[in-house]
Amino acid sequence: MEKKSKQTFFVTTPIYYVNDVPHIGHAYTTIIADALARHNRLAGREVFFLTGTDEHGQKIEKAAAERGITPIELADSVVTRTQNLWQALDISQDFFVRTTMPFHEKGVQEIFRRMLAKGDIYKGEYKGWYCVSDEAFLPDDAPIGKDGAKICPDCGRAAVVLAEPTYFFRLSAYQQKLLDHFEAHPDFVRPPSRMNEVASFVRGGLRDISITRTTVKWGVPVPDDPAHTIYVWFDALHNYITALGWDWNRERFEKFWPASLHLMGKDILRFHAVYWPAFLMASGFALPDCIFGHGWWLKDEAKMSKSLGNVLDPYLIINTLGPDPLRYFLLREIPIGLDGNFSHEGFIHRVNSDLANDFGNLVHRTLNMVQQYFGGTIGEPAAEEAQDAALRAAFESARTAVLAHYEDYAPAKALEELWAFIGLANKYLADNAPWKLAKDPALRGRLARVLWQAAAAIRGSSHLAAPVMPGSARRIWDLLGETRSPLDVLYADFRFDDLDPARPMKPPVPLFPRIDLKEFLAGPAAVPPAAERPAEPKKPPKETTMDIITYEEFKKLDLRVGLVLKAERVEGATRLLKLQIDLGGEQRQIVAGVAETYAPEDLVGKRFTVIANLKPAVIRGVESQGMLLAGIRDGKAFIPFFEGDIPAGSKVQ
Ligand code: ME8
Repeated sequence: MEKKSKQTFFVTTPIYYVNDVPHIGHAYTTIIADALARHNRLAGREVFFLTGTDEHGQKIEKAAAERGITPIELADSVVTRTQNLWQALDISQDFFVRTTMPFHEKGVQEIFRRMLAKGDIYKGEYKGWYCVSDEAFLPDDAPIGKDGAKICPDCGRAAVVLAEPTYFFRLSAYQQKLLDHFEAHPDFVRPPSRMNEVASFVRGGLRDISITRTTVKWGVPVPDDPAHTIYVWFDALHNYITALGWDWNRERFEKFWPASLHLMGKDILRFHAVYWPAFLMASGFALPDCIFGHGWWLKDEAKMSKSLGNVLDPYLIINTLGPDPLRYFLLREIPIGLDGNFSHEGFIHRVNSDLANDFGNLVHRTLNMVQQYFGGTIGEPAAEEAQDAALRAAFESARTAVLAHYEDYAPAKALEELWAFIGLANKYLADNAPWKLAKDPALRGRLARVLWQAAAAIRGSSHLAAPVMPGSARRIWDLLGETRSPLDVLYADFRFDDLDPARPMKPPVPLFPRIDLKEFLAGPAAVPPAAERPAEPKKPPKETTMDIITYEEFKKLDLRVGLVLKAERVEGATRLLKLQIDLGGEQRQIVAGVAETYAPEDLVGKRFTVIANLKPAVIRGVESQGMLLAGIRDGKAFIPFFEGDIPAGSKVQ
């Protein structure tokens, strides 16, 4: 395949609409792109990973009007939330493009101007049905609904009639050229089933498409004819070249274009596999290597979508468990071409079995024994025996397979292969029973060898898991006494043996605690990340996006100064502390999601604001009788403390 010989890798996600904040479906595409970007960096390629937001068009205009704000105000607030979410999910994009950025608007106008001059764009009259929700023109054979309006075949909503002067793009001129390209590049659209769909759509005949509107004000004006704005898809698709620097960073553009991989859901494959290459051909740009239309995450068998209102908020998971279990689950659970049904039960089952049991236990047991038997430093392992060599050989062959699957955009297979090796490493420990070896001082060298071998297997596995679970891989390498990050060691520079047995290892910390479904759903975190949660846009009042409360309603909150008497960790929960609080003659227990920013001893003697009349909740099996207030950044809590000796129990207002 072409991409294998290339020393650069340019990967894109769709740019997401800003009518609402992203959900697990958007996180999915972005996580796949991130894992592939990280893999390619480790493979030694120079990577450019692009994501961003699609901010123009009727859909955004309408969503902003419903909230009583301007489109750019809506875009700004959703962009902040999107960027916060990507940060919380450890996404390593190189650039975040917004279609309202001046270089993009200018670039789109310039491309439009050139196509017009060349004759690929011409002015005419459009009359037809249009779906505002999908920002798409309906095909001729779209069904007619009860009230006589045509129904959008993709989303099932009633379409509206558009009749206006418009500029057309001469798509019909590209039908044969597209088919020739598909023929010559069978991997242009993946998976193969989608290639067939796209090819048969094109074979069915392409008509010129309208690419401007007079009724939509929120868009890029047509050059020299500002009564028209450019159709949102013509505008949006060109982000892939404007953001790369087409007319403002030529060096970067030359280095990375054409894109190696445009990733997206199958819902927008046609725009990318038909319109986009035709636009590129018209402008004389080379075509991307691969357009990959992945499957959908469904909830209760329906596509998770902002407009259906059945979306899942990724923070429910990230706040309690951090990003890696979600990243792992989404990539491991289904091959990226297929649909998958998202359930919390399925998520917890997978995370408990693969992460807590298989990988977490392997790391925990090994590090525990290194502490117990060697005080942290393995020292001098005895010579390698046949079964040690077999484990190393199994690692090398697993590694070859894992890397090939990542190269083939098949992270689920890569992880499956890697976990098969982790199973072998667990078996190796069980077969060699270090706890038995430890009983005989004469076998100390052998004991050292077995634990070193297991630690080396963990180190290698973490390196291979790093594209998908970067944070956990970093933590595991640190526990193993590695001073480098696995993300800084290229595959080509990795050696199984490069683990120095003379370097001290750290005692284990809980990496992937087991999750209990009921407790998980009861209380994901004692401190809700208010700043990060999407505003509820369901039925917003006209003048503001937030619900206004009266002073009387505010007074219902019993806010008081709490003084911490005792603080300890909640077993099995990396983010939670159990605090005993003096509320002025009354003692309360509070479970708070602050363990990432504070050690228990940091909090004893500290005073902060507590909501004293919040309904008690059970969090991770521990009762919490109130909540403390904290600022949240990147999912971490920062508590504003009271200075001085204000008495515990004092009212806060
Ligand atoms: O279509 N399962 O933006 P959008 C999997 N602005 N992926 C999902 C998903 C689900 N349930 N829901 C959404 C747009 N996605 C345009 C793109 S690009 C030039 C312009 C993901 O906010 C998936 O990648 O509607 C899908 O294609 C994309 O979000 C749609 O995002």
